Amino acid sequence: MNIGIVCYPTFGGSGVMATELGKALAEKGHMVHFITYQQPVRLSGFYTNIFYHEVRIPHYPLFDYPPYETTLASTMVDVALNHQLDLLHVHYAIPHASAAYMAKQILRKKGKNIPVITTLHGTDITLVGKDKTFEPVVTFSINESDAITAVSNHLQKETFKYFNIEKEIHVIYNFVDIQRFNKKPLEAFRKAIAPNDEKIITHASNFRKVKRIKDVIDVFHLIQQKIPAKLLMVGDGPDRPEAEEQCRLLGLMESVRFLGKQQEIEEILAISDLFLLPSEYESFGLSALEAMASGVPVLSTNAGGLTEINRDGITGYLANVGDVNGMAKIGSELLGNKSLLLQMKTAAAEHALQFDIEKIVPEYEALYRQCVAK
Ligand code: GMT
Repeated sequence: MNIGIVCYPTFGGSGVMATELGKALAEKGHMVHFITYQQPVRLSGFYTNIFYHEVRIPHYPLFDYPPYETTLASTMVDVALNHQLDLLHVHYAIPHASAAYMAKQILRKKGKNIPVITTLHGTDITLVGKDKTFEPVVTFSINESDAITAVSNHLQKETFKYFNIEKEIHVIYNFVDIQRFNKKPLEAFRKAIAPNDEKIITHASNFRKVKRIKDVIDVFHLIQQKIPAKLLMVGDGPDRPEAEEQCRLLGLMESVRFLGKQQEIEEILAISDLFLLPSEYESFGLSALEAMASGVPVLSTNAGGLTEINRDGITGYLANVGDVNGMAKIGSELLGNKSLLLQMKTAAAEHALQFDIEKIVPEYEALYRQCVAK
């Protein structure tokens, strides 16, 4: 099939998922066309079946706001016609689903019918979508999609609860490439981070409010009073300066490393003992799944779809949002119990197999086939 993928090209989970999906589809012989405003971060190097089309927004002094959605729709039309696309798969409802609707109508006038598949990733529904200024367009463009998918049962339910959706929403979970994350730890790297054999705790996100970065530092602060530990903070975003200040005030700068945005997250996870994800909400929690695939137990909240992937007491622990003391207590107990830690590491890696790329990508292909055949 010739598949057009529209996504945010950034480090966010939706862009990562969309890019990994495109790469997997290309490997299976499909022609994949990414349509984004920047080269997706997980798309480096040359792939025979992958094409990248940049959405170029002309800057006229006339416009206070560059008309991104219009340019995106026009690029979708251009790519669909010139590369004989069979379908458009858009990730994140805003503004991709509405731009796809526009592109679909233009293509129809030109005699080409193209199905649009919209994947809902989370904040497009739970944070941004519910906003009254977006809701009518979000509801309309989701309903106009030929197929809708959500990344967890929880997100599916939330979407039905807050929007008047008249169609089925298929749940297709986030996935992980087990081969990539199943890495042996680099001992020299581990030694450089934890020279005295401290436990290594890792957090990775885009440091937005929803991730509760302050809780990450507070939980770590309490854990390292009981267990010698280091914290690796992977990623970047608006709450990073505050987090660094919090570490300075708590005297933690020696034990916490802010690594910024990292491409080789699997190398970092391979040397980690525990992954912390105290989010206010996660529709799924892709970073937790990547940790589990690397054999790292996850200490997360029980918010949103996290309960669908992190099995309490088996692959890690679930806690209430904001329960810093509770998280610190179970975190230190786990890190101080060698055999339990080993058992959880194994269970996390085993559980991640359920979300292997080889199992999930065929679910998208089956949906594509259904839409194209209609
Ligand atoms: O978590 C983020 O801030 C990034 C966000 C995004 O939209 O790119 O991630 C969302 O989509 C991921 C992929 O489907 C999910 O694994 C994340 O849980 C979800 N984030 C939230 O719901 C907060």
